[in-house]
Amino acid sequence: TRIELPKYSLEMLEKGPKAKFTVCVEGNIGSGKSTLLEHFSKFDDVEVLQEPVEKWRDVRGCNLLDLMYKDPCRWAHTFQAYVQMTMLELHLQSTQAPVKLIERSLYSARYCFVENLYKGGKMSSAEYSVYCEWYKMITQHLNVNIDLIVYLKTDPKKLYKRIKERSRSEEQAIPFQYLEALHNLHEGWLTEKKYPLPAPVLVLDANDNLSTMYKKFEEHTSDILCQKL
Ligand code: TTP
Repeated sequence: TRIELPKYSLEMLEKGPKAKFTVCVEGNIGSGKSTLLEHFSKFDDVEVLQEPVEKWRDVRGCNLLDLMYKDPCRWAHTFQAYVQMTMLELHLQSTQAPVKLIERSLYSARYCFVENLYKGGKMSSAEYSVYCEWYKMITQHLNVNIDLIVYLKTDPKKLYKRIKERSRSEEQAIPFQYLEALHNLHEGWLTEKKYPLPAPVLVLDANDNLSTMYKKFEEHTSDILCQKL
């Protein structure tokens, strides 16, 4: 089997896709990023790019997400290398609508997930260094511009419950401490500014039930879409 790669022009690689108002939705596992994306996909002027989780679950028949959860010491680096590639595809993807809404970014993979795996001893120094060098090369030379980050801030206890309820098979063994560590890293990056922030951050409390969350999305429509509609 051959993997068909999208065709990028040199210009697109250097300058990025056609200028758009690019919004990334961030937040811990189960915080409701897909719900926000689905809500905004109803606007004609918004193009939504969902996170490629399905690709991570099936790389030429391999479920990398599952391998990573079952044996992180062996697979975390391979998995995160693939996440980085697929996230870069989203950043570089040209869209037609004035607003491009992306689930996650290269940045949360780097400053939350990879940092957590390295600090937790699941990635060796050598693997971490290779990953970081790739990250540096990409972010220095390619246009991965973001205009706004929407952070769905959620209590990890709530997330633990939601993850059990949605029962994505690979995630069933995630311990509470893993979610707590990821929560602290999201906070460190997005509210305490411990790592470089590529754009301003709009924080939304995402602990509420679905109907309240939909109301919040409505209230913040102009903030999120920068009154482009
Ligand atoms: P999320 O990106 O958090 O997506 P989600 O489906 O949980 O989002 P939501 O419920 O808010 O709509 O994570 C998807 C899975 O991939 C999850 O098991 C965590 C894992 N993951 C990593 O292990 N490393 C990464 O760098 C990323 C981005 C995700």
